[in-house]
Amino acid sequence: MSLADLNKVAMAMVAPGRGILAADESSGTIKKRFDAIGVESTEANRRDYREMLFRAKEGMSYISGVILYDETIWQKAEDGTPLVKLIEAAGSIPGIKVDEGTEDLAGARGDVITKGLDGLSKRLPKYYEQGARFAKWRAVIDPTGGRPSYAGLLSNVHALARYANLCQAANIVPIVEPEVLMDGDNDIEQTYAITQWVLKETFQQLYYLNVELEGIVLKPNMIVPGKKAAKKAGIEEVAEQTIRCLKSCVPSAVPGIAFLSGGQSDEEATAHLDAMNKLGGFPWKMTFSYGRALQAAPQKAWSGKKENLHAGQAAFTHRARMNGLASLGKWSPELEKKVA
Ligand code: 5MM
Repeated sequence: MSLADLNKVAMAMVAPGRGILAADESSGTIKKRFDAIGVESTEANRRDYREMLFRAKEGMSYISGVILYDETIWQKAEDGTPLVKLIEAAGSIPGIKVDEGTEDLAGARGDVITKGLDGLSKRLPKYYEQGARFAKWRAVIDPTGGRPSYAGLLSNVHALARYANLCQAANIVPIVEPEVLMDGDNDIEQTYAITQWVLKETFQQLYYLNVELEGIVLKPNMIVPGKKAAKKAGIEEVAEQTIRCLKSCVPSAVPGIAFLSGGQSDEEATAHLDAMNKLGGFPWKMTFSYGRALQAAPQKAWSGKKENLHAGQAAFTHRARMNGLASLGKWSPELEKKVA
């Protein structure tokens, strides 16, 4: 596959009116989500839940790609159809999370490092064969308590660049996700400063590792104050600061930016994306790659019961539609009341 082909996939991932469903919860995270709705995290329940989403025809029309966890990419629906085929039939692109979570970074007090580079070049062709056309790797940066250290930051973005290079060599578009966490007491200025530092170092490392920017999608956090911050920020302020920060760091060769939701409420995540697209004036497509902000509502509506399948799909369709509109700057709070 040439760079033009990688670029074609990246452009499709950020196509206007569509965005990415992050359904790549690892076993520990999906158990937490299922515990919250009183559902046992068995392989069959995980399959049933994800099958419900991928079969939501209208909802999937707003989804350009789905990030899968290793278990899911090999799983079959109840009728024997591979789940990957359901995604493709919905006109969406299958993707795969290839990082293996985080561990404490020795020597960098309090920072963590993302694992998964060992053996990655051998895993990628297998995922490609299984249908994956993009991948995801998440670096986790805590912006509180004097963190990150330079060693912590550099180790993480260096690993991101090595991952991205391996993906492109395997004809897979890398989603580059350097996440500055939003659950601490950091104010919006602190989020801005740390995110700017992280992004500048990320693009420096992508350059050193010869990653072609036309063949990546960036998945950053928005510039919001942490959940425990004393001072909150309005929708407009978040939109303006996020655009300002990204403009100062992200080259225009990058086709698109697909944000993570990071624990924002469903409506906040939608409103922020919409406000940015209403403001415009940036060179990339801006869309969503939400996990929680797309799935909290369908998980609750479904609650593990077969009879709630349609309610679960309707809740998913509604959030996907709202975010699809936000990716065009065409959302409004009034539309939230009109559930499909
Ligand atoms: C769906 O959550 C993803 C998986 O996290 P774990 O490896 O901890 O299970 C996560 O990487 C996700 O893709 C991004 O962080 C965006 O998700 P949110 O919920 O922040 O939009």
